[in-house]
Amino acid sequence: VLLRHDLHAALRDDQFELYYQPVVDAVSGQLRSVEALVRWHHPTLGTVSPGIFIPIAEQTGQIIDLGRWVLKQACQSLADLHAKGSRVFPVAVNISSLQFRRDGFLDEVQGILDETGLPPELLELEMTESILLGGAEQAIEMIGKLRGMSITIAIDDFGTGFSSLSYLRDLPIHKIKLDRAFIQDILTSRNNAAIVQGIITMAHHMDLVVVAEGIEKREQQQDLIRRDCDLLQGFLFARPMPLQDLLALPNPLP
Ligand code: G
Ligand code: G
Ligand code: MN
Ligand code: NA
Repeated sequence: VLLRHDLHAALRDDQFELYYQPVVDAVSGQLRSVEALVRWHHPTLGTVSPGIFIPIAEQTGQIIDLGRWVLKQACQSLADLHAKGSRVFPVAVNISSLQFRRDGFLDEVQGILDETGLPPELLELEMTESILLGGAEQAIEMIGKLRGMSITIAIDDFGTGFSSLSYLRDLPIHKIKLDRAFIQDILTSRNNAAIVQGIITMAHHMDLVVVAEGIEKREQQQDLIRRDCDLLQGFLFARPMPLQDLLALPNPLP
């Protein structure tokens, strides 16, 4: 079993690495941004999935330190590329709601932007609807402040949470990311397709950008283009990969 101790050692001994997965324009395949996804190179277990260790880190509270490391690392890497004059893309970082709701989160973000020199326009934060639990008003105010700092805000795993849709009315976000559960059987389930179409139409009326995740088949891309989805992410285009590999990708992605 993975223990608190292992996570502590992992942070101390630099066992985490960020991978990056492209997000592309649905029609042209042009790279629009990248999502940072943490990987753990465990000394005996090999590479451990964040699907396993993120929930543990949330339970132990170590997500605070890990989350700060991820944010700093993503900003630093992109800022370094930017400084070298390399082509750069906005980087999206996943933020746990524990991290978001903790006092001082806004200062932490501002501090990391200042330290790394990353232009805030190149930073996106992805959060799930669960940030609303335990104080919707406060979450709305904080999102407003992040937006005021020129940071892009996306709601991740959209449609899978248990919040009511009405929060979208007041939350000043830029993007929603359709969970890959909706994409999986978009070609076979009429109900699923109707939900996806409804979300895209609603989002566009609110001037929100829609990203569909988990695109694995060309037919899913074609279907989502027909439904006017803006951006796509998934193994069809590229898997999450080290930063160096990302720089070698063709643009547009086929
Ligand atoms: O990369 P992968 O698909 O295995 O990620 C599994 C889950 O872990 C996803 O829900 C993803 O959002 C989450 N995750 C990956 N990296 C991070 C991170 O840096 N911070 C947080 N909070 N979650 C992450
Ligand atoms: O919860 P979040 O959306 O951050 O999760 C991102 C996770 O989805 C990452 O672990 C990433 O590896 C995974 N992922 C990205 N693209 C695909 C895909 O096309 N298919 C599947 N099954 N998983 C994907
Ligand atoms: Mn995400
Ligand atoms: Na998601």
